[in-house]
Amino acid sequence: MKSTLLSLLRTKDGEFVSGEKISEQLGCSRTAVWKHIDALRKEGYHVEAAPKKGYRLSGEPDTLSVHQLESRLAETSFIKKVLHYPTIHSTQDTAHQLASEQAGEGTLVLSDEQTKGKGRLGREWHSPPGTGIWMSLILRPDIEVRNAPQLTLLTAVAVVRGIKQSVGLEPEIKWPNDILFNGKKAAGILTEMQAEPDRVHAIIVGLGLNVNQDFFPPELEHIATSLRMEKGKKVGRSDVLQAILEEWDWLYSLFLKEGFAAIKPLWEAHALTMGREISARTPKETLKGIAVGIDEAGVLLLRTKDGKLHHIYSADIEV
Ligand code: BT5
Repeated sequence: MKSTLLSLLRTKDGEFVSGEKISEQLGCSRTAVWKHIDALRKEGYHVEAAPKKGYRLSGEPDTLSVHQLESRLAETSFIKKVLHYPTIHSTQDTAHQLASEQAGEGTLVLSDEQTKGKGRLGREWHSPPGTGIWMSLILRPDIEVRNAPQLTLLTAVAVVRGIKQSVGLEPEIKWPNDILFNGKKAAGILTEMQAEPDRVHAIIVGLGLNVNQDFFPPELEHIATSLRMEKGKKVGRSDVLQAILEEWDWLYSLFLKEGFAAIKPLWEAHALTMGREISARTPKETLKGIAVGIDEAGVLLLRTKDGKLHHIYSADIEV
């Protein structure tokens, strides 16, 4: 009900919507409409009321509630279910749990704060309350196990394009999972899988995006940034999330139809690393050389001084 009411109020030009129209669309009385409007106001929405004209939405709180997001998604969206927690250990762990309980493709777990947010290889992800987008999405694509990391690259493209769309800023992608502004990290992606050796059951894509932080703890101060710090003003988290999900939606369906080949050029258009001297710390060794590009599967190609071309499947990269 709240989602439908919000999407009705969110008109293109911020016009008034009549109480009659709302009660018709929601199938409830004018008094009930008034009560729902009142409930929205209590959540921080500014809804003006004018006699004969109706209601107008003139301000929204920076929350990421289920109805806030659902009211922004198209009916055809690949997001089928949204779960929101004010605070949680890790959206990734909850999404894993839900996936093993057969939650369907398009289940999105969102949280306002994570107390045990995680990065790759057991690292921590700093997720303070009310400032970021901390989310995990369950996908169930029919792809080969070895191609699962391609979803990290796809998500990075969605994040960059969504940020550009909503905030007008253009970050860069550092292979495989970092979104950076001038070398500082604004977002990280964590792709995990539930699979048998030859069959993917579920892929859980975690995204942590710093949106409205205006400071970081000392250990992150020199390596992290937020959209607010880059833009110089506060940014609406729902606007950014909506834009990212819209980009993600079409990129994912393109990927399912045409494979990673269709995503590769879009990824390359935003990649920071290509053609530059990098050092890649893999679980086995550290390699220094030129990042030549990625191959058709999304694997990083690095040429060392001796002319040898290395295929890097997973690593931490320094530029
Ligand atoms: C990542 O790992 O970049 C993946 C981060 C994924 C986080 C999301 S949030 C929603 C979902 N639920 C979870 O529990 N996780 C996912 P990695 O490449 O390993 O980078 C981790 C490193 O980034 C840390 O060791 C820090 O140096 C740095 N870091 C931690 N928190 C940060 C932050 N908020 N902003 C920028 N850098 C951060």
